[in-house]
Amino acid sequence: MGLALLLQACALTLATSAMAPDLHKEHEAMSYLQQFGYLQKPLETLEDEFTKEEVAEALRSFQQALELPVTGRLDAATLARMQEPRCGVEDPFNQKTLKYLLLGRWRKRHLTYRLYGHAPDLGPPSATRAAIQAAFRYWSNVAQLSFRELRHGWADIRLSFHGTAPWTCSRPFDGPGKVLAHADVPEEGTVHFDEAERWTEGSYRGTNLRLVAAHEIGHALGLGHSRYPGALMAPVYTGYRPSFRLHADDIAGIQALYGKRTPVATTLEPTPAPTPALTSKPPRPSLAPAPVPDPCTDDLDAMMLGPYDKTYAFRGDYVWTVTDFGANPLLPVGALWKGLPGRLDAAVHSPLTGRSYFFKGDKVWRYRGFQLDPGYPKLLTRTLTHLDAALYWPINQKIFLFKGTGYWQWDELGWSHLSSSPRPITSLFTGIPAPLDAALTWTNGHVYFFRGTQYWRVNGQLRAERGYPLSTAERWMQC
Ligand SMILES: [Ca+2]
Ligand SMILES: [Ca+2]
Ligand SMILES: [Zn+2]
Ligand SMILES: [Zn+2]
Repeated sequence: MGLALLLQACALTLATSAMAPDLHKEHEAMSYLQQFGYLQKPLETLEDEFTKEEVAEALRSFQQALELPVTGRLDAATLARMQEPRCGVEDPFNQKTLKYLLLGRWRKRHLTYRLYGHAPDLGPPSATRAAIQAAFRYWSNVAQLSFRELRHGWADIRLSFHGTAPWTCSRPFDGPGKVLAHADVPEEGTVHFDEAERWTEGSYRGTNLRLVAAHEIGHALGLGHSRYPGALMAPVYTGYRPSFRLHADDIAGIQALYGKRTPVATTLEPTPAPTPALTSKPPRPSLAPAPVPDPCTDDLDAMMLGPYDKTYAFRGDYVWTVTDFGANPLLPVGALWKGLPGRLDAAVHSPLTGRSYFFKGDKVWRYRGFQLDPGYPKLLTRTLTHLDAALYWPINQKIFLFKGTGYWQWDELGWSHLSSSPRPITSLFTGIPAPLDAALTWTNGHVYFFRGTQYWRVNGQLRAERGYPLSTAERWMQC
């Protein structure tokens, strides 16, 4: 059944009850195409119906954008994509090229922002602020932009939550699902989130506030929608991605507006990990020089994902990053994290708060980026000293601490009772060794445990997967 039939049926109001569900869907599709800018009537026209060809053209353009078969007909696949949660901003894609689309530009590069309200499902207001801060950072990491949060007064970019009430915004939201958020182009600075969504962080459930905020901030900075489905600026929300990175199209777009970020650009953020340079001279250890570990033969002290989504391996007084191509050159631990000793027990980075925790003996060090937080190191309670390993668990956003055959779950924001006795590792995970050397949740969302020269990966049922353990040296370090 084509849309032409729908239009006739509507005009004549002849819909029978048997046809109602299909008509309802077609009606929804028509409003979708109009709401998101695929079907537009010039204001001066008196006609309120679209021709068959106009509708087919609109459908073709939507199908092309979403990489569907371009049929110009309202098939099931097309309808299904129209049900997906998405951004409320229209889709006037760049028609000439596949490149990013620019909608406007701020005349300054140092911008302020202010957050009004917070997402209750995320926990305390600080969690919402951390998500928003992380969202801005995607852009300031690649372009000559800096963002400063204001707690009072008028800010350039203002982020808030509202619902369906017409007096809150000229474009009220639609309840749970469908439209998630919208924003205005420069130099307006409005970013709105639908308060009916279940905003989350570190979880596949709900809608990830950080990613949606980063997308909307992209609009607020002047970017339109991208035709690359993998881009942050793609109009449809594609779900939580634990190790999200900007697409090349996102980066090219923001740099076209504000220029590439250069190393001399002043910023309030910690600088990313310096690329290990062969010319850099490691500081002389105060005591007898410790032997330089060999990533191909030595066990690990700790493994950690982040900051900046890098995989860090620790052994003795040294740390190195691990990529698809194996181990990078080794650096003294203190050369990256000033004040941090070597021979660590455990290390973990929390995407929730952006903090990295390092455990050694009876102390914990907490860093933001590569900067030690004031008041650290702190003493650990006696039960928690001499840990084996630690990891961040995206499912419940908690940090797991391992010692011997036991583990604790620690809520960074909720101050859970850590003095209580540990639970047996076997009550949660099956088929993994104890005690552990190291553990981490990696960019693919899988949890990995390390011991000796081997590692284990666990599946969704928290069982060691078939075919494991495998060799850490071969698979991770590419020896
Ligand atoms: Ca909604
Ligand atoms: Ca360890
Ligand atoms: Zn958008
Ligand atoms: Zn709004």
